Parts: sequence; C-alpha cells; structure tokens
Amino acid sequence: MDVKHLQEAFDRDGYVRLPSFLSSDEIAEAREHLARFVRDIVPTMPKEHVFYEDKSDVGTLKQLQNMHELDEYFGSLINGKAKQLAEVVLKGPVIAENLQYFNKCAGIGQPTPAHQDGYYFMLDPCEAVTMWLALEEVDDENGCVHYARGSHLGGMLDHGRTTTLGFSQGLAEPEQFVGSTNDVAMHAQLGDLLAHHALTVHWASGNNSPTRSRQALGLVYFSANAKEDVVAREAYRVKLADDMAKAGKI
Ligand SMILES: O=C(O)CCC(=O)C(=O)O
Repeated sequence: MDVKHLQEAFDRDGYVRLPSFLSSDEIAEAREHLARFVRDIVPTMPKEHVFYEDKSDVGTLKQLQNMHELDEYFGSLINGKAKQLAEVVLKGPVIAENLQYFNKCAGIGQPTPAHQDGYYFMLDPCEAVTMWLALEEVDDENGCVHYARGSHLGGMLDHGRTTTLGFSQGLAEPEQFVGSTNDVAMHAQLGDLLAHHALTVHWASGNNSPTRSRQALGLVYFSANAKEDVVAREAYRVKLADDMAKAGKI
C-alpha cells in the first residue's frame, strides 16, 4: 500500500480506487457467505435493516444493514485490511461502524440519489470513510457509483427527504454535480474497492440491464476523533422506521 499516494489522492479528490482489493477467490468466498447470510440470518433481522424493491418478493432484496454485528465472517471482513486502509486515509484510529449490502436488481434497481454520507452520520468533525466493494462487474448499464471529484472540500450541503428506500436524504441541489466536469463514473471489476470521504457527493443511476444485478458491500468507518450526535441519530432512525412502516415499504 503506497500510503503517501493514497492519502494525497483521498485528500485531493475525496475518493480513491483500489483495483483487485480482494481476489476473485476472496470475492467467491464473500458471495458464498452472503448467500448463507441471506438464507439464515435475514429472516431474523429487524425489518428496518432489510429493504426490498418489492417487499412481497424476497427475490428483490436491495439493502442490508449492520451485517458485521450478526455474523463472524462479516465481522472479520470489516476488521481486516479494509480497516487498515481506513486508518491510512483518515490518518488515525477508526471505529468500524457498519457493513451493508447494496444491490440493484436487474431491470428494477432504483437510482441512488446524490448525497453525502456525513449528512446521515451526524459527526463532529465529519471525518469518516465509506468503502464500496464490487461483488461483480459494474458499469453504466447496471448503475455504477458516480463521484463528484473534489466535492468533499465544499463542506456539508443542504439535503431533503427523498422517496428512495435506503437513501432517505438527497442533495437539495444535485444539478451542480450530476453531469458536471467533476462527475466521475466509477466503473468497477469484481474485487475492486472504492473509498470515499463522508463529505464526497455521490450517486448512481438505476439498473437498466434486463439480466445483470449490481451487488456490492459497503463498509463504513468513523474516525475515532469524530463525536456522534447519538440523540439526533436515534431520533431520526425511529422517525424514519415509523415513516417507512406507515408507507408500507418495510
Ligand atoms: O450503491 C450505491 O448505489 C450507493 C452506495 C452509497 O451511497 C455509499 O456507498 O455510500
């Protein structure tokens, strides 16, 4: 790992890309554990941690939260070399906060609204990194992530409620980033890792492929320096779960 190069790129662009962070054998292993997790653990999870495009169809699973707390394999994944990378780009000790699954099902996977993760995290200072590990090939057709290069330098931006399950907050004015000269489409091969700062604006289109899914794992690390507004986060979590249940989405 070229520490200096990674830190410079992360500080300048707000993200880094690590090709082949996991080998194809390691990704095959992760996918086997994912299938086991979906079969054995998902049915026991709180409904606000499991999102489907259509909740009456278990084949449309789109997102899972906090997988590391429920399973040894995912617990060791979040505490392995990805955590070391988080300590490099954030330049200090980190706390492993969340391991998520992101899928966009073939043909029906919805767009991810433009947002900054820090808006959800409620940290002071806003020092955190999210990693996005491709479990398969990802491109424009199946909805790759886009980053707005350098957007982390502009501070926290206004957000508002969206109707997208799993991404309840979106930028109030995404137009200044989407399609701009700093809009970078992050095509990825299986095993590639993208890592972005909590202030980096990012989004994704829907999955327009009739046959290919778009699966990834998200690993979130907070800097040990960052203080969480635990009360505000919990109040938001409770309100959101209530809103989603009332809307019949979970
Ligand atoms: O997978 C996506 O579409 C978005 C993921 C995301 O927002 C994140 O990793 O922070």
